[in-house]
Amino acid sequence: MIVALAGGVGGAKLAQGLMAAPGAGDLTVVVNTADDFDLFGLRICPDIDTVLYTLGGIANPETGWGIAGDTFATLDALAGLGRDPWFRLGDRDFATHIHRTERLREGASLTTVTAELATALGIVATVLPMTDDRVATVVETPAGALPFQDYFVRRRQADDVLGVTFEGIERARPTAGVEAALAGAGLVVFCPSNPIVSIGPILALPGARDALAASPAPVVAVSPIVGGRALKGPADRMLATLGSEVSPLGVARLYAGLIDGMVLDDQDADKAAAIEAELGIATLVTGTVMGGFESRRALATRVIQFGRSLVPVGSGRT
Ligand code: FO1
Repeated sequence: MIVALAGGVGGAKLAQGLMAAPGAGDLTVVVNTADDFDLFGLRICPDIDTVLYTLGGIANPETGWGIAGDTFATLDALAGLGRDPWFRLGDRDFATHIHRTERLREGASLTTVTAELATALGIVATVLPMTDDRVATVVETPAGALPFQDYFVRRRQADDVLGVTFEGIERARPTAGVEAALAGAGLVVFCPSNPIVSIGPILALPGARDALAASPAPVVAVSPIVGGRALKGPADRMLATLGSEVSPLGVARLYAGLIDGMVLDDQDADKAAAIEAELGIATLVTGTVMGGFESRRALATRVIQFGRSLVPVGSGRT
């Protein structure tokens, strides 16, 4: 079984490739939930939905999030009632949030509801929220502490990021499903998602690092930084203001002790030697920029081949 850790759009693209790669076997995707929030009385889980819609083949190809061809009559009507339509929820997307909110209110866990949504979309992979507990990313900026989606969507990532905290993380736990997946994995892949606010919360869950260290599987990360820039989102600026090098080496340093291999883009080939020498992490230099389905599957195939060639550090990891 392959276990992928993922945030939103970049993670979902590689997860789709992993699901379709020849010889990959079963796939479990563990998804960040620290971006989740409440809006209009509904529970919104953007990263889970991005992964579900992408694996289900219905994601909006222009944005990477939301549903292809969705309409916005409900949001427009809410705007007519004086509500600020800053977060673009489509009509079909609303159905997901209504169903999830109702099921959570009935007492179902986020894990159960996510499985129901995955089944409804005909997804063969297992999609797991990282936790069933509430965790919320708070972004420290010169304008003050901002809830994640205020920083990300409402204010368009314009503020410098001075720090990031995950509210509730110390009381949260990875689910039993996540722990079992890591324990039974044949390969673990950190998708090219933001290392600070997408993969970061998963690794910050009490017990997650230990579960990874105890996993018998090799662990491989795909760099979300290519040619000094994030492929999507603010990871490059976040790394810079938080004092990390904006390169695959900077990302590898954040993951040091957890990963056995790092996949970096051809544009960053000059960083491979330092990642190997400084951190003892094996590297694969290849094209990592994903467009459509075929490029996702091709990258996933190379990642799997590379990962399976590695001998895990296993219990030597910290
Ligand atoms: N991202 C945006 O930049 N603007 C939006 O209006 C927006 C709406 C939205 C609706 C549903 C959903 O599942 C995701 C949505 N996203 C939007 C993406 C999302 O907020 C971010 O990409 C993630 O939270 C970061 O991984």
